[in-house]
Amino acid sequence: MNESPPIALTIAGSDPSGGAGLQADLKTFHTLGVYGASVVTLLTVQNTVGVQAVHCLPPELVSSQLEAVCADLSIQAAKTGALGNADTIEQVASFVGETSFPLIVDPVMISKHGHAIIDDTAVEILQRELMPHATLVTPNRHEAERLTGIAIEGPDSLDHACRSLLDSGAQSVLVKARFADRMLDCYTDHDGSDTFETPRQISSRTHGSGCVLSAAITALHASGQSLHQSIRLARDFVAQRIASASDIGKGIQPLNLLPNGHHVSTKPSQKKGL
Ligand code: PXL
Repeated sequence: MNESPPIALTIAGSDPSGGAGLQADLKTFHTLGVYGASVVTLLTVQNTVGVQAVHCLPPELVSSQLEAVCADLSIQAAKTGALGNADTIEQVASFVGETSFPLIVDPVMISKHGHAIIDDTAVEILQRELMPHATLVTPNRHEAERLTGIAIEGPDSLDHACRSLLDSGAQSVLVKARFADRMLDCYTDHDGSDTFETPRQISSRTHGSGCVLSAAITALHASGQSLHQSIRLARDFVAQRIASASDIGKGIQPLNLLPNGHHVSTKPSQKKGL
């Protein structure tokens, strides 16, 4: 019998265009050699051009999916993405509070197009109920500002925001920020902090990049890498997959999430001399 792959779970919303949300998470898990399970929290109506609607599933339906999946599969790591309303977040928080797998919380609040995916009460509940169960929280600059009330204007305020997020009970925090042409991600845990710096990539092919980063961290951690090494490798993965993305959709285009980074051509190969 074949050895079983690691299993990762995403608890997230659906992006029918396939570039963000649970679709991006599952593709990322698959590409990184991890079996993916997904609990759906909400449906968006969207494509690469924009989000037209967000419909939350009934919270009980989210809980029963969680119970079914976790009663059966041995989850090595999980992540949350868009969770929708306060009731769903409460249900997810009380469920994960009883589990022991590492949990990466991506506090998704708005889409790349600026569409709100979560309301103010839900943000409060996320911070109060879910963050204390997080092994790692991965807000971008905007999300970190909203969670902390700190204006992040440079490396010092970034560091300050990271520390303030740790006070919400998460074991560690990765705030993703960009200042001028530098991507500066600040990692903080109770032992100290570290910055990951890379030059900014100018690309419009970034739809779902936050989802892919947190999914890649989850997959790599599920595969046995340390959290720190998972973050390092996941950042490289995202950079490579933005750089190799192709022309899909008319708006903010998705990353390249194909296994091995390429598709298998079905065009007949050209024979020399014909
Ligand atoms: O990229 C954040 C995100 C996560 N999950 C869903 C989304 C989006 C952004 O649009 O739609 C379902």
